[in-house]
Amino acid sequence: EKEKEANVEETKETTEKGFLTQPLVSHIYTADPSAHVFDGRIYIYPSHDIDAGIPENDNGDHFDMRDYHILSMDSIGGEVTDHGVALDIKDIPWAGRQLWAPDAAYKNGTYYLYFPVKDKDDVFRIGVATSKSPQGPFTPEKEPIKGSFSIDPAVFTDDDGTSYMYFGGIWGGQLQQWASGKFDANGSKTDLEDPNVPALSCKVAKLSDDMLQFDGPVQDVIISDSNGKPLLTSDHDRRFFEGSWMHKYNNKYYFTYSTGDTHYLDYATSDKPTGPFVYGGHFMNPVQGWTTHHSIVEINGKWYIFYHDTQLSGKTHLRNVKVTELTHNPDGSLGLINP
Ligand code: FUB
Repeated sequence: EKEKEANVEETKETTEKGFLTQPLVSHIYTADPSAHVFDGRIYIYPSHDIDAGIPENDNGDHFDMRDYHILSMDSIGGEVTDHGVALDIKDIPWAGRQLWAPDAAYKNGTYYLYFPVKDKDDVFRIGVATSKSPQGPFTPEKEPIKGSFSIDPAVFTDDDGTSYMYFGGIWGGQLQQWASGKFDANGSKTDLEDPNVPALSCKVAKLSDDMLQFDGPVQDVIISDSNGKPLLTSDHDRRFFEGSWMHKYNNKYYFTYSTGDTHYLDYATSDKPTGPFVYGGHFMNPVQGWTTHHSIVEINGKWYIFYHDTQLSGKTHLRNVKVTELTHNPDGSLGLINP
């Protein structure tokens, strides 16, 4: 009996290990995976990459996605289900183009899908759609979230039930065009264009009780070095670019993000969900492809990172999502992953 149990354990372990770092699906291209455990099942909310035939540029016009498919599995290594189209751009009344990296949340019997898309004036806003089921279909609100801008929403719910949205991305994500508080259509295409000033920060806002709006001001997610000096615009290896995520481990808040043009995933920690944060280091080296985007989730007492690369296509805008293990070291640092 014991031998049989050990064999089952070993098979489970082997299946899981073989599954790690391999594309989760290959029948469609998927990217920017936001993973959550809802009702004991793992749900992944990715972008759905397509080849729209648009030439590659620094503005990210070649990422011209038009719908979302939600993936799920009962365990790491389990069979992955594609639940079909969960939200289509043509059903979002205010949307223009480019459905980028989404996230999801659950509260009081409703699932919320948060998504960035350019409005009809080509300005990125963040919208929300609701469903009674984690796999959708989702019904979008008629307008974007008031006061929202830029890309890559990540929603974190703290132990006290308060939810926060982290969002923003520079370059094609337009964050730098909001530096004055108002959108500047003719503004910088990259960053603040002054190497010696503090880098642009990711943004965070508390969500309202009904999860549909911001409740309170949009704040900066400040990241400083261990001497308390904010990271500078010139610090491309460490400063925030896009693709933020938040997780809590041992009562510490881990803000994680992509450094964009230098292709690292980095982390910074704080005692508060809104910071200020102290820079920690890289925790994932560059993947194949230009973009790097992730989420972190605890599943049955183990921590995992969902991410993407371009293994299947070799093309930067046709990505595939993957999962691997994440290590929290005893000193609170994150183990470095070599994808
Ligand atoms: O998928 C489009 C964009 O690429 C995302 O919004 C960014 O985070 C990057 O992964």
